[in-house]
Amino acid sequence: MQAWGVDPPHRLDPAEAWHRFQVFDTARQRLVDAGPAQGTARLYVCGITPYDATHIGHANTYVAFDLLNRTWLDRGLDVDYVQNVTDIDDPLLERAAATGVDWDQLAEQQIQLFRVDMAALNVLPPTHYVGAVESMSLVADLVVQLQRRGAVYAVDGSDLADLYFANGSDPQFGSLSRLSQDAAIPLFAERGGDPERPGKKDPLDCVVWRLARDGEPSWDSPLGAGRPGWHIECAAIALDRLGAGFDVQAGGTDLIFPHHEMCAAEARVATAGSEFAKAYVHSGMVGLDGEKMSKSKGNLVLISQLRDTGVDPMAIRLALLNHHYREDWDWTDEGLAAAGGRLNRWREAVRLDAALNADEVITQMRAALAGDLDAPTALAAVDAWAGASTAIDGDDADAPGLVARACDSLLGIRL
Ligand code: 5CA
Ligand code: ZN
Repeated sequence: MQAWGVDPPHRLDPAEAWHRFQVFDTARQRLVDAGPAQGTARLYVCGITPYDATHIGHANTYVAFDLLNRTWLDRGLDVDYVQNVTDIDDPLLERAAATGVDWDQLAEQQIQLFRVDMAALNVLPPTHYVGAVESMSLVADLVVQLQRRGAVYAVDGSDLADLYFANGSDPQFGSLSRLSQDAAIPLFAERGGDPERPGKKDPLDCVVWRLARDGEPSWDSPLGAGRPGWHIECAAIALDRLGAGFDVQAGGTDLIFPHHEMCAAEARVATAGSEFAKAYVHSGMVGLDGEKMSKSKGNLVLISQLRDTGVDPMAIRLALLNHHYREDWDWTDEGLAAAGGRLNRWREAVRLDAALNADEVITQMRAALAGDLDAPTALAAVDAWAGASTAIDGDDADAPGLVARACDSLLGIRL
């Protein structure tokens, strides 16, 4: 499907020496090199389930991985970036039924709002933006492949033999989240799984093809009419568009288990043991008043609402970047106000006729991002340059423009 439009970043002059670019890999629990040294980096970021508007938590996740994308681009790499849209799944059907809207119209409205929000936040679009609905045959093909490897079985409900993936067919199942069965079962239930369903081989096995029910949308396939389970959707889209062994699989920490664990397991079995992604990178959860912000809880601060009240999207972006992407934190009005103040100070500095030389601040921003996308340190470097430039009579006439370009290119902050 169509993504959204954002001007590509201005390329800065390459650095004389690059810092090693590392990110934290959830699977290995340590910093690892991010992407290749040259050529094309391959990124998959899990996209929205479009049943409600983009909130600050989603925005934080997409801005976090936008920094990853921008850092690769700055280093001269091409980036093959895939993002999905879960445009058919239970939460979408439930919300559509509750509000009396057609599920596909609800999805289209919310996807469109997401596009506008992402463009306002200066998030670079993925190179492939792919919906589940347009990927039905890919998903069915992947389920067939898994069937051939003996990794799929039918669970007979009343009269519906839904197809399940057998986790036991992947020797590495559990290696990403490293949860005990006791810890995994309630999380699985909370995040769309059905550990209690009778007839499953393992409570954590997940549905890969759900047969058609009355009143639910379904798609014809060699598996029977039905619709995909959630995890197989991302496994199928990522394998098709990027191939196994792509560089980074990304999303919020709430996707580590079951979603990314299951995607990786399904993909490993389908590809005879090839690793799905080289690294799994997760952003922290943003909350409100001590609780995770979530569509299901309804405690949301929406990007579109903030925009409607005249908040500058660049202030929202700066408020997000003030937290390291792996931090869990609470959104506050004070944080937004502080970001607005910072934006004004930066704007004032880049409008000076002359300022302090830009080399050092750009080097510091690049070094901060290369060290696990440390945006707060990059922001502090710009603060120091802006503060000193406004206080002292700098004599470098190129510096204001260069720093403005670096803020746009590296941080996605348009001044
Ligand atoms: N469609 C699936 C992924 S395939 C999905 O999880 N959709 S979502 O709309 O629920 O979430 C979209 C992204 O936002 C995910 O990466 C999720 O981890 C992230 N996210 C959701 N809530 C928060 C939050 N409160 N803070 C930070 N990130 C969040
Ligand atoms: Zn996903």
